[in-house]
Amino acid sequence: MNWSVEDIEMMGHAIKLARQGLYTTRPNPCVGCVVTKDGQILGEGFHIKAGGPHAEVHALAMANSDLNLGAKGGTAYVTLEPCSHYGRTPPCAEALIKNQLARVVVAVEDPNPQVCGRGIAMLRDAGIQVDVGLLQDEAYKINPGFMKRMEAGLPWVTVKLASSLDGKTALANGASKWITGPEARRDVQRLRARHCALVTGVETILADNPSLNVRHSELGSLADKHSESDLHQPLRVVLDSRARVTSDLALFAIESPILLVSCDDYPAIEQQSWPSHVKQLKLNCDESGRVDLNELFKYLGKQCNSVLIEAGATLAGSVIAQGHGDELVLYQALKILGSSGRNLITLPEYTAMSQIPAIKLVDERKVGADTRLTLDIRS
Ligand code: AOF
Ligand code: ZN
Repeated sequence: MNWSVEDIEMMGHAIKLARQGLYTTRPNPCVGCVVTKDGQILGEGFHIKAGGPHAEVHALAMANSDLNLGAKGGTAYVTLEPCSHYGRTPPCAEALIKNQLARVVVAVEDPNPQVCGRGIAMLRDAGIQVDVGLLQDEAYKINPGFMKRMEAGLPWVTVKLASSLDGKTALANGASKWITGPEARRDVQRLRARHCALVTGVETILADNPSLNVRHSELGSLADKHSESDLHQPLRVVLDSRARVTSDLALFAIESPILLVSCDDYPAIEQQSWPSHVKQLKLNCDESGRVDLNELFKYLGKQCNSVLIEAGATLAGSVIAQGHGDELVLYQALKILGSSGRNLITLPEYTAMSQIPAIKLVDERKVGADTRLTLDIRS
């Protein structure tokens, strides 16, 4: 397909709109839509919140407002195939047909089994010209978690780590406050706000006593765009195979959901003493008593597009070594902690360079005095 400059510009604009939903749409995907006629934008919109109107509905409403001429005979640019099903909202394909669009340009097909080509077929059956694949890669990348969960039933897994220049996460005695600066720590808050669940290990909980929540006051400019109630608190998942956590830890003082995961052969922690925001899950464990990560991610894939691992070297290492990690976000500080400091990631011994994990640089930028590397670690 030979796309016109106008097509590319309009879809580029729809992609920018879609990204505005990054912190609010889950578990739905981020989607943007632009409605044009004779080269003019008549309507635009994006999906803001699951349960609310889809991107197309916002864009059509604007195109049909008193100020505008109506969408009839126009072109709609949508970053994701218009839906064909009655979910929490009616099908967008139907809305586009009713509004008598002449052409619909779709960046990428919706892998949701409820849609999966049916939206495009509905539009074509109604005589609308549908062109698919414009800026497909960019549109796919807006929703890596939604795409992976729909295609594989698994969440996108981001591993977050922070280290010194010499790859250490703490001094030998465990002191680590603070290796990275305040800007990087605010950036981590934004990272948390984008993920459906945070996974950590009991060792981290016992050593650092973190709250693991999103703190609106620490979100910087993001807090101006979204009120506290617009943002989701991630599900806090603690891998605690031998049930060692106690209810006096800081984590429990915040009333957002917590999932305590222990081994199925280990007695449950006295259930009555937990408040209602705490749930327990039993999973298989391996010979060394570690929770089976395959089972964990399959479980989380039922509800989550994306999971952030904020853990110590052992859990982060297991996630990477077992091939569950998709992305590594590494904050690197201009500090040297020395050779007795704690290591970044525990990995098995490699004996050939061909065995080491494959890593591709996605993004590199300064965050305050620190550097943030975003790395593709999919094997
Ligand atoms: C679209 N445009 O803006 C979005 C779509 O529960 P519902 O009714 O909101 O449906 C959610 C599903 O709809 C979601 O899983 C995905 O397949 C599709 N999302 N589709 O045409 C949109 N957000
Ligand atoms: Zn829809």
